Amino acid sequence: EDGYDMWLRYQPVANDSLRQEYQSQFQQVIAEGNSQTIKIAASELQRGLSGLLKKTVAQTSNVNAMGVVIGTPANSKLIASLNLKKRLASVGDEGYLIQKSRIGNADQIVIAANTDVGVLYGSFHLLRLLQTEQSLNNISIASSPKLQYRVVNHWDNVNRLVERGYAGLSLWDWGTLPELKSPRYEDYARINASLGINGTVINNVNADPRLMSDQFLKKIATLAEVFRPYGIKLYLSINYNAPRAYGDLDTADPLDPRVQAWWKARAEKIYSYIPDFGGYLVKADSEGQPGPQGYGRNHADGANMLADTLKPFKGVVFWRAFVYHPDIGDRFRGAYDEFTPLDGKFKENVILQIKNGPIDFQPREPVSPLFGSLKKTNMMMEVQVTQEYFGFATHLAYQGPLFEEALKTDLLVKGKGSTLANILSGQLNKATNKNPRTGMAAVINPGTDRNWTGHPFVQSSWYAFGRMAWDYSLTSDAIADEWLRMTFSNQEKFIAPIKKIMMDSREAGVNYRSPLGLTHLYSQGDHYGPAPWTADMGRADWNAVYYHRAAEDGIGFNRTATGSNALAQYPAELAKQYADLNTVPEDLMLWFHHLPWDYKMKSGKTLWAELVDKYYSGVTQVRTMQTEWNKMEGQIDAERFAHVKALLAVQERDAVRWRDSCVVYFQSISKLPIPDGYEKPAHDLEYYKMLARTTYVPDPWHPAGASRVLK
Ligand code: BDP
Repeated sequence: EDGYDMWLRYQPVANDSLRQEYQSQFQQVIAEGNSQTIKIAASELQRGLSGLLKKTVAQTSNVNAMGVVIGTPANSKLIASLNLKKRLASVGDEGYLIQKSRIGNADQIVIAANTDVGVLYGSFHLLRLLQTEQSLNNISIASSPKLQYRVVNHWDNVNRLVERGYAGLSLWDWGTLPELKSPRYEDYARINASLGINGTVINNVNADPRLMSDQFLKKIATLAEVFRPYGIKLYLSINYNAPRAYGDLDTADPLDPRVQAWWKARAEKIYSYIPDFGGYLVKADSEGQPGPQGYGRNHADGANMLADTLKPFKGVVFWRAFVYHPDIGDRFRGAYDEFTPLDGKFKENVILQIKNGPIDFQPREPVSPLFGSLKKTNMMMEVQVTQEYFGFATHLAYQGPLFEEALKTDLLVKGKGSTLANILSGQLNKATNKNPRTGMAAVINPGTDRNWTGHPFVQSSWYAFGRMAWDYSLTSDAIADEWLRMTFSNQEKFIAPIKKIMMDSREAGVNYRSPLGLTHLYSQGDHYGPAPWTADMGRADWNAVYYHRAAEDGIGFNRTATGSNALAQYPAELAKQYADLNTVPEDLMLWFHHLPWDYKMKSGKTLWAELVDKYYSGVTQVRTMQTEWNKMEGQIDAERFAHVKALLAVQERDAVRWRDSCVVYFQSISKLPIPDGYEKPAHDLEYYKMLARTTYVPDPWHPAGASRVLK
């Protein structure tokens, strides 16, 4: 197997008695309704059941045999006859019911929804139950999404290079669209729909304005057409200076009526190609991208102008809060300082898209304080599935635990229970923002690699994102379980150890890179290997030393009142907890405090000894992952087994380099010995610095720049 089928493999159910039970229930599929979506749902069920049950399951209209009946009260007489009105009312537009009902002379499994796409989601759910070998006795499920906008973001460029992608070229083949509809477009839509993802932003946030031209819109409309029956809306990242880029105007000032007219006309053009176009994602005044500030206006002016032009078509603006300027002293403060004063100023069809943490998708970050300060603004959280800071497509690093940690963080805005999940759902601010638009976005990396994501386990983070966007109360553990069963095997002797690998993998990645709240020790630009000594970049906040502040007197970034005071951005109770050395979680400690090397940790070790220990335990964790994986030979297909095995060897090599580079470098500052009992780094600091200059980086963007002589 090459991983192309992701978690939708539909291999025969291995448990014989269960398979027989399923076989007697699922003799056929009855689907009333003629929409493309219903047809897709019916053929997915047919395909899935035929594979899982090892027999052909046909579509019929014979109500006297047992099977599955799908539809909505509007398009199916059978569903309408079941009087599900009340229960259906509770699941909304995208939800569904799955239950056993007697129809005519037979017991049927019924999938009912208010809309066709709800039926499709329910069909994937039913198949998932079989794929994970669940009993269907007394089945009665009512499910609906907890968040409205469940959106994937692609950082794909027109030249088909994917920023931070690592899995081949962009899926969108601009040279052959619109004539050629690659079958991958539909397979891609199906993968997303199986999770309930309902939107895709197809291009890079560092946006190329050409995508809004007639030439490209024709191509893009074809993609939208493929995605539509799967319930997926298409969105575009836009460049704020587009009116200038097209040579039409010499300004992009959002308050200039000519600019407003330009965007209005452009919206009309886009909707003439794509009547259900979702809207724009905007990276403005961030990392060199243009924005309203260039014209003396603020983010609200900028976002609202666009929102007005999309409003007549029901489009929305996802406005990113990823901003930081070189002169603010502490990059951590950027988003909060710029956006908090604008709370309440955004139009109702603007949603602020806020990265989970205040810096940038680091292996561990505290949550962004902006989530706690906004009360009247629509917010969605942006996370990263592609492993920009987690070893690209060569390291195993399941992101479920990171997403879960963020969602469950209690910001203590209004006492206990003010979790990020409750903020994202709109619950917490419902008095001040009555009808919020809610959501979650993830930067994903699928490309032309056969298995879509490069590392087979990056698939699991895509999966976790989709499942949590639907239901943020799911645990990363339960999701890993599901994913493994669907993607590899239901055998306990495989599931238990490999789930443990997955659940440990994120923490391992933290430990061998940046434990105890260290952050951003990467080689600049590529973000792959270690370069904690970096100090010569033009901008202060592009240097690793800016983040760790290691000096003779200790290590860590003081963000308390005696430092940058970024802690004051958190709700008072949480700020208090993080400011106090007795209550700040140790794994976030150096995010907020600069502490002496001999500071006593809870373990009784000094900070220095604990730091060293964490680095070593990260490598040990990776070695355990390797040993456990290697025991799985023969339990799964040879191809994926060998692939992951080889990648774990790369990861082990990289983890050792991370550990040794960081330990040797910090030792050059702390001047303290590596405690006994740890294998000593094999080389001196100069050697590790040399590696950072000369080692190949597995990313087409940074393979061997002029500064990198490959030796
Ligand atoms: C950083 C990436 C950069 C992105 C930026 C963003 O290094 O490539 O353009 O985030 O999110 O993580 O806009």
